[in-house]
Amino acid sequence: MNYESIKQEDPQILESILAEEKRQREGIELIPSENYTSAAVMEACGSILTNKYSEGYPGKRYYGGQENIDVIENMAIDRAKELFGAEHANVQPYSGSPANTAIYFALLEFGDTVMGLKLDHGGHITHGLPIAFSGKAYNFIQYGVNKETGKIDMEEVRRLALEHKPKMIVAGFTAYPRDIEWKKFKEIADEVGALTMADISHTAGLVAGGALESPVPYFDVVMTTTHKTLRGPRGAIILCKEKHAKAIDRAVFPGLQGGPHEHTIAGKAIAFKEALQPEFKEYAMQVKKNAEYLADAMMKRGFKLISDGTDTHLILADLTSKNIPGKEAQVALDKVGITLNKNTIPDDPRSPFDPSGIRLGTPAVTTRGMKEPEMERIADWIDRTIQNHENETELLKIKEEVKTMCVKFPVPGILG
Ligand code: DSN
Repeated sequence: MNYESIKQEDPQILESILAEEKRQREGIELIPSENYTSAAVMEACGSILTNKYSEGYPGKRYYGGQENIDVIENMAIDRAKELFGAEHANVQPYSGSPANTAIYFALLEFGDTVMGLKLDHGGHITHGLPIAFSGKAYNFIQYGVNKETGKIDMEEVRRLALEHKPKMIVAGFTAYPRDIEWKKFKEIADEVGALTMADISHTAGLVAGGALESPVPYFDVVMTTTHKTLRGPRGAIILCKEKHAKAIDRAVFPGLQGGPHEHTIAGKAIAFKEALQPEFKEYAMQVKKNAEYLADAMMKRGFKLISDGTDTHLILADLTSKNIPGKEAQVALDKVGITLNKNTIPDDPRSPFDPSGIRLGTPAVTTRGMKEPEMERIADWIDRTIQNHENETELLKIKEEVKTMCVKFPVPGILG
């Protein structure tokens, strides 16, 4: 990126941007919800489109001067529909949490019974966490994973659905390594007359690239953020059946949001075009292959993985047997330039601020072009870092090795 204007106007901010560029270029990004968006997406997000207000929808706005904005938003809508085979798309949600809230606002009454995955079993705060808006505004019944398999217990989902007769069943995750059985969820929902809502924020890129099955044909509503495996700008979209289109659109605007961020919507449109290209399929397949390889390489080094592997881009490791809590592991890995996040494991005896596990994934490293040989090296560095987490000399040595490899794999938008 060219930062000439920031250089002139605000060198203090530029200093931190450049330091962050260096961190992103010289380190390994394993946070499974992060990725590198393209230079084209970043140009759109940094464009003059940020100057424009456009409350309403294409053709029905509350401000003048919409002739270009409508073209952009319509392109984003059409491409989102084509990419996911959806009947209707709303591209205005600012991010995942407001998008999920808009869906509930559109299709539920306050106090309605809803089912969602427990946070410490891999769900999201918007899937019914008792202290969050979702958990306070609706009567969420939480399902979880099976203790032995680490996989969502579909028998429990069915039992709870029959017992509580929810108005909606939410499926999707932020920290669950396995694919979701969309058809089974749909069958259970049909049995009790519930609406189905899928949150595919983590896996949308894999769904779009054909590496995972899509819930779009079966589910009433599907929400995804656009910046994770989908590799677009920070934001979200809602896809739904035509029969819910009006309710969803009214819930997003004017129900919850004011003016849409059209610079981000242009970025979303570009990302959808990129995801429609054949190369994106290769990327999606490789994300999954890399995650499978990395999971195996970690298990060979004695790591205990929740569900003993992954079907997706995401790996959840229980570090109890490695005698290091997740937080300490995250700090040590930060020191060598490997970024991931501490994470609770199902029924974690420790607190969310200092949990037993770590969560990692392969979207960002795959975008940089890393493949199986690099996954082997990454598994080795993670293992060595954890074994030597109090040995500063060894950590510095690993940091140099990480940097030497990383600079060979360019980050989109960062000049080497
Ligand atoms: N913060 C996202 C994640 O890291 O999974 C979910 O909202």
